[in-house]
Amino acid sequence: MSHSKQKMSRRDFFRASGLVAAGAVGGPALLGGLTKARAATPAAPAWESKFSACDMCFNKCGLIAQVEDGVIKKLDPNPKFLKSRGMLCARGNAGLAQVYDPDRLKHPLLRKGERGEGKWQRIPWDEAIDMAAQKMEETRKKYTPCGHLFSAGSDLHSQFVGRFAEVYGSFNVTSHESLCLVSGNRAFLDTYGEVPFPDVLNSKYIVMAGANRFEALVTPDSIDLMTAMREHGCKLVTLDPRYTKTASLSDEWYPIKPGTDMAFMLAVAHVIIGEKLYDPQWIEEKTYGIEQLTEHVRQYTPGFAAEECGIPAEAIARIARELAAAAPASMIYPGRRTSDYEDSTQIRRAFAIVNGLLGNWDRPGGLLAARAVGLKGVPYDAPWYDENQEDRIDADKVPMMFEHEGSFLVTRDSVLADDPYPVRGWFIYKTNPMGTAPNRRKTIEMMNKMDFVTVVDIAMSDTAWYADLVLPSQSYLERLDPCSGLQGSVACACVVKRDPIIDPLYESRSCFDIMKDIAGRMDLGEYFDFTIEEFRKKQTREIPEALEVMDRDGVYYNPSKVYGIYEGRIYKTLSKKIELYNQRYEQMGLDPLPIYTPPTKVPKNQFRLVLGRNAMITQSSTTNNALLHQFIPSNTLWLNPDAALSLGIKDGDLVEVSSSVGRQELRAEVTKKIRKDTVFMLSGFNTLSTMQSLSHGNGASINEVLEDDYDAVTGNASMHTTFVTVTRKVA
Ligand SMILES: Nc1nc2c(c(=O)[nH]1)N[C@H]1C(S)=C(S)[C@@H](COP(=O)(O)OP(=O)(O)OC[C@H]3O[C@@H](n4cnc5c(=O)[nH]c(N)nc54)[C@H](O)[C@@H]3O)O[C@H]1N2
Ligand SMILES: Nc1nc2c(c(=O)[nH]1)N[C@H]1C(S)=C(S)[C@@H](COP(=O)(O)OP(=O)(O)OC[C@H]3O[C@@H](n4cnc5c(=O)[nH]c(N)nc54)[C@H](O)[C@@H]3O)O[C@H]1N2
Ligand code: SF4
Ligand SMILES: [Mo]
Repeated sequence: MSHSKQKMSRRDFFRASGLVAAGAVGGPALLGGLTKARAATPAAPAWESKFSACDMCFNKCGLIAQVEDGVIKKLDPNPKFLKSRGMLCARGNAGLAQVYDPDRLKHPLLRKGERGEGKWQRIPWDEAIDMAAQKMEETRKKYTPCGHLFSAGSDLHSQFVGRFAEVYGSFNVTSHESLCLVSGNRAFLDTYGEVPFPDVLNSKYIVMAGANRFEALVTPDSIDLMTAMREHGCKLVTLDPRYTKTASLSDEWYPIKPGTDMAFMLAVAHVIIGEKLYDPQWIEEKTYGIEQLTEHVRQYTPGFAAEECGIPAEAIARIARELAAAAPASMIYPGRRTSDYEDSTQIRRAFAIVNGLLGNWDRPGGLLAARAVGLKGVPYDAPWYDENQEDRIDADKVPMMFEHEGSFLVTRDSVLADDPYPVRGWFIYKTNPMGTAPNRRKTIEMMNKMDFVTVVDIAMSDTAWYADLVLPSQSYLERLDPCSGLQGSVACACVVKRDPIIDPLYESRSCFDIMKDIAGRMDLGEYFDFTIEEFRKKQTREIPEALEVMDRDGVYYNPSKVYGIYEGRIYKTLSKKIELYNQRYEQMGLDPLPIYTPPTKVPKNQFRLVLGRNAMITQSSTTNNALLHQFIPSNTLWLNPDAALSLGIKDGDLVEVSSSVGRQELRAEVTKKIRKDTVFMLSGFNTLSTMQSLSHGNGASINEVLEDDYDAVTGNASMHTTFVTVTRKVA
């Protein structure tokens, strides 16, 4: 069957049957079904409304699920949830199609054939838990506790994977974060002592570089940005090699040459300092290193940056002056995903430094500090194992890794090389490195190196596809989650929880229950001797009213001061001030001020491949969602018309994209929305797993082509450093 037929048939199936397959467990009549039901019953439906928080991406927007007879009919935004400003995005609405997806994992599955061959045997839960526990015990005996790796994605249950790893004795825990934001976090942490929340709503002037807030949704920033522009006249300047939706709505867009943002920022600093546009009292009182910075940026003139970035020198100088004129209610938007270049930490340090010069820290329209919401940790005493490795497998391979996140890419290389010791077991929860770590072949090699891999997911992701044991997980609308503190600029510092909206479908179980059962089989039961309700009580021990308020409103706010909370407080940096010049970096032999090195020149007849978001897709995990699939059925390669002409490629042609690590085929989309030297494709397509019927074999996998470079300071992936060749295929 051709892919298009396969796709059509599943879509028709959704339309016609209203999820008959899910009917065995109860399913809503999505789309067509809803319309018919409305026509037949004009009265308001007798739906029960239940609060929850969306989990279609990390934002946790507040929602109200409308439920009838144990079936979710609709998901609505929660108007009391200030972080999401009463919004539930397209993906949030499409949560229904995730829960009731006929492709969902239904039972524990044990691999029977070769890895990736897709031969599975259904086994009972008891047997699955016994096996997981027994394999973990074997790995620990044979290779020490650090011989087992634990990976968990963005989720409230991930902390239980961390707890399990710690009591089991392994230091080897990785998360999605070293494929996402750790270099940016590093930069701001090392400048301000903490990671800021931008006060977008009250800002008068925002430079957005390497971020795409109107497609890569971050709440409340995405909504606040629109409000600030429409209602408060905030000016938005976007630097992006692509004409994104954010670029299209900006006052000014510059298709910056990829990898040159640091030159732009240092030139902005050059103008602000050279023309004395900063507040001298602020700089004197709050910052450290203005003399060194002044000396350092002398060389980075707007003229210099113009040559590097392809942005006119006058524009750079004017933007610097305008930023300074609007200060402190102006900012270089800190961004979110910074997994782009090998000097990402230093690039983002340049962003942080300009913000330092604008004096916007802790002030309206600037960068805000995190506020306490009153939620507490639940401590425990982990056992100590003498017979163990000394440190993580990726330790000391990059200078400033985050201890709890590590670096997935450095870990993967270390596992492949047994350097400095073997790792042969892997437990993976709610993260899909096969779909989100660059160089997919290397991840396959890593899976092949393992004695035993257990994956807990809601779907047969590509990572699950290569595992030994696959355990079906509850979705966010079925499980009981611990409380979580959320921050979102001025909008909120709040606490949320998730209660089950419906009974769990099929045999799905929560990660907590799985960890608890495995721990019980391994004499580690005492560390999981509690329920989620008890855990929540401990978390909210200092805000006992919170649980009741969350039952009533779906969210709990602990009012606190928003601005000026650093008055009289010291910054958590070596100088106890905002570090324009970083003292710790100096001690460690790293550049205390960011030094610009031009990016490697794109080789002749090649292109730089960059990635980015679309409002209908979350990383690798929603391309199999039947509702979202209707909006984005496949991916294409964005190619500039001049480049296409020189290659003899026409819009819609089948092209091959190849790098030093892999090749893929997809249709070309010839568009002026991208620079001549750059190409782009969406992520999450062409999954290997045939149990993802809409994304399997559909379009191209960017991970197959992306090379696995990483940031020199943190080990965060750098995913914009791959050069590809594009050739026309004779279709
Ligand atoms: N719809 C949707 N929303 C999401 C997510 C999602 O998957 N889908 N994911 C969430 C997550 S986990 C994250 S981390 C955030 C990510 O949020 P962002 O970091 O804002 O999102 P990206 O799309 O990765 O944005 C990177 C942009 O940088 C551009 N770019 C590439 N190279 C350069 C360069 O050298 N310089 C400059 N100035 N720009 C460059 C790319 O073209 C792209 O538009 O989004 C969050 N929100
Ligand atoms: N090619 C490419 N790579 C990327 C990115 C990209 O845009 N493109 N983005 C980068 C960024 S910013 C990030 S944050 C990371 C994210 O990387 P990942 O953590 O791998 O994120 P997802 O791709 O969303 O994969 C989440 C996995 O969790 C599963 N899942 C979803 N809901 C549930 C649930 O309720 N329970 C369980 N058990 N499983 C569930 C999904 O089926 C999927 O397999 O990827 C990074 N890498
Ligand atoms: S941004 Fe969209 S997908 Fe993400 S949590 Fe909010 S509603 Fe859900
Ligand atoms: Mo991310």
